Amino acid sequence: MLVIHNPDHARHAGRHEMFRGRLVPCHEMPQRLDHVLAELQRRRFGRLTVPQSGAPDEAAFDALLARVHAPRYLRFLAGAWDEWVALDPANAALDALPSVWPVRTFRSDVEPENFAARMGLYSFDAGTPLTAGTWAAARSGACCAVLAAQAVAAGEPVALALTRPPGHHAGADFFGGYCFLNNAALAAQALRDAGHGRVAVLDVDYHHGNGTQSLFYERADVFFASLHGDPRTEYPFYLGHADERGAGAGLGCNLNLPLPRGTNYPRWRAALGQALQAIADFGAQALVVSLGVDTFEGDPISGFRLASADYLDVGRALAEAALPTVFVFEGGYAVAEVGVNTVNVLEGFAA
Ligand code: OKP
Ligand code: ZN
Repeated sequence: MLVIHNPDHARHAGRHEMFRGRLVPCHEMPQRLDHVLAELQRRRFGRLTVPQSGAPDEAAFDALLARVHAPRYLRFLAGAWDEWVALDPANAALDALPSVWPVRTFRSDVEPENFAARMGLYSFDAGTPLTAGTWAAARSGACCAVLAAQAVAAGEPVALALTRPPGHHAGADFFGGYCFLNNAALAAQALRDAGHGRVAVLDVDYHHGNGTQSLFYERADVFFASLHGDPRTEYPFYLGHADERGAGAGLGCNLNLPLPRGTNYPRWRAALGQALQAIADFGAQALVVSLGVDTFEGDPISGFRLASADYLDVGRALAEAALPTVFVFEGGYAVAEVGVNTVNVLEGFAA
């Protein structure tokens, strides 16, 4: 299996996220990806590559970024760290976190000059620190996702974009949930651009992929299906309910399967079967999998009960869709097990 990994991922290394009134160490850390790489090497699984310089074409890549994300959001992300340090040189030793947000009845059409105000305009939580290397890491990661999609469009049966920070919570113009650029959405759009008429995104991360859903909600060419913790109790709380079925031309092209905390593998697997059936009924010609393994029973911030061996079966089930497939790495915070669980999915898929 082709594996395109983000050589710049560790440049995004947040120190703290806001949790219950205090700053706690970030769950989303560079070691997560290092464990997946180590497990790939240990099992001699996958053809590891990194993006070659000049690929994909810079101008074409920036144009794709600007079709999925709002240009003013991209400009903000690209310059945010320098602005943060310009406020006070001492900020260089701190992460930037938002603390004020425009909720309902506030305006979002006027971009404030104040940096904190723009941090809030372009985000939805205080758990997603912006650091010196965030933009570089996120941009390279998006590049990996696009390259993986282009390789699959060119005939590779399957590819993995092995990157962090993750992407599925990021929307057209906001970051949050540890995500800045929506890697899975970029991969799906790249597949569309390469001629796959109908693309499905299947999100198996514990958390609802609110960013991906919102990006494709009114589109009939990209189907979004997600299995996740019920937003009544689970992050990201404000999206991911079963009655969200798409809108306009996209009505019927969105499927949410929220599951209660404590869901075990048989129940989760039944929901996966439902999602795969819907993707087949849609007539998808290619599949993007937002591959979070925070459904693991030992995950510190999640509530499902999948065991490591279950991930082999997950991979087998995904392969039965018999579609050209791009895996995009998302969550999974049981750091010591994230490698085994991720590679189990890939091995089950390949077998
Ligand atoms: C990212 B992904 C808020 C803490 C909430 C955020 C969880 C993000 C999960 N202060 N935790 O879907 O794995
Ligand atoms: Zn997650």
